[in-house]
Amino acid sequence: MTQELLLMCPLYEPTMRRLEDTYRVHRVWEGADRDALLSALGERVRAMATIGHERTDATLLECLPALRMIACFGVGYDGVDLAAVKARGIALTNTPDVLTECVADNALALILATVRRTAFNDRFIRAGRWLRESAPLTDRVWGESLGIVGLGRIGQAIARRAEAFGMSVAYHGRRALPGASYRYCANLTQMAREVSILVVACPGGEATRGIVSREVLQALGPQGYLVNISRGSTIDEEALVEALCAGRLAGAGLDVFTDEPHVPEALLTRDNVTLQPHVSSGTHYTRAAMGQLVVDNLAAWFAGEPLLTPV
Ligand code: 8YV
Repeated sequence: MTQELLLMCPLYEPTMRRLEDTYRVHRVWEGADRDALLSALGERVRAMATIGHERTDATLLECLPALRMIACFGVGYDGVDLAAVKARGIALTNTPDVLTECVADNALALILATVRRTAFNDRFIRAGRWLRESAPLTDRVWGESLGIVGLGRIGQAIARRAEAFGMSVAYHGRRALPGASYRYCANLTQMAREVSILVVACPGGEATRGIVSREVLQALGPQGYLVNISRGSTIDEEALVEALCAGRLAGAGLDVFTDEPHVPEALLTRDNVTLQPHVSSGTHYTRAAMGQLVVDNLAAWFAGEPLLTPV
């Protein structure tokens, strides 16, 4: 008997095709009446694939009483109500490790592009401005101090790259990481005061909501740069926009936002901001590897075998 699978949102295309080769897949986002589809399938569908920052809350789980497995495409699972999942005995998997290096690459790309004004300079030439004037000088990346919020796998991969750029690295997290050679700062505001570039690499969710507060942004100050490859929720976005517009922050490189795909209007015209549409893991290599983990975790679960990457 072909097993059924709920697909809550679009994933990497080849992964969806592979899932469709194996399961009877219901593409929930394509249906005209989502609620009707969920209530028709709820009593029998046992597994779901989704994206970790999509909302998988208690209300949704209530519509799906037979659900016992959620495979997330992505390392983050901040959209998943963990208490509700646990209470229902639902297995949960994510896709760690395989995306670490590409996400870290993009963090460095944002640091470089923002501080060295790469995108600005590209627009400068396209607008014909080089024919009339010299491009403005920029701050430097090499030799500067970097503060990393969250020295997990991605944070560490960013730190390694930063060291190769001759940057000094400090980090903030709930506790010091045993064996880490970087300077630990228990106080994020204090770290923001001391570094010239702050990069956010911690998980999203309630524990880190607004961790980069108005106060932290103020401490980073008019010479400071902020880069976020984590979740929009980690930053007080309103305070960030205000600071950027008022010159109270030198610049920002942002891959994630509070209300994706909507980006605060005020940022669209700012030359000291580099914007990316949540693409840090968006390489063919990484998306294929993430998809493989989703496929393998689902196969393991249906076969009653140990999950590869349980949360
Ligand atoms: C997205 C991510 O899952 O891994 C994460 O937590 O945010 C990303 O990899 C991916 O972009 C699909 O939306």
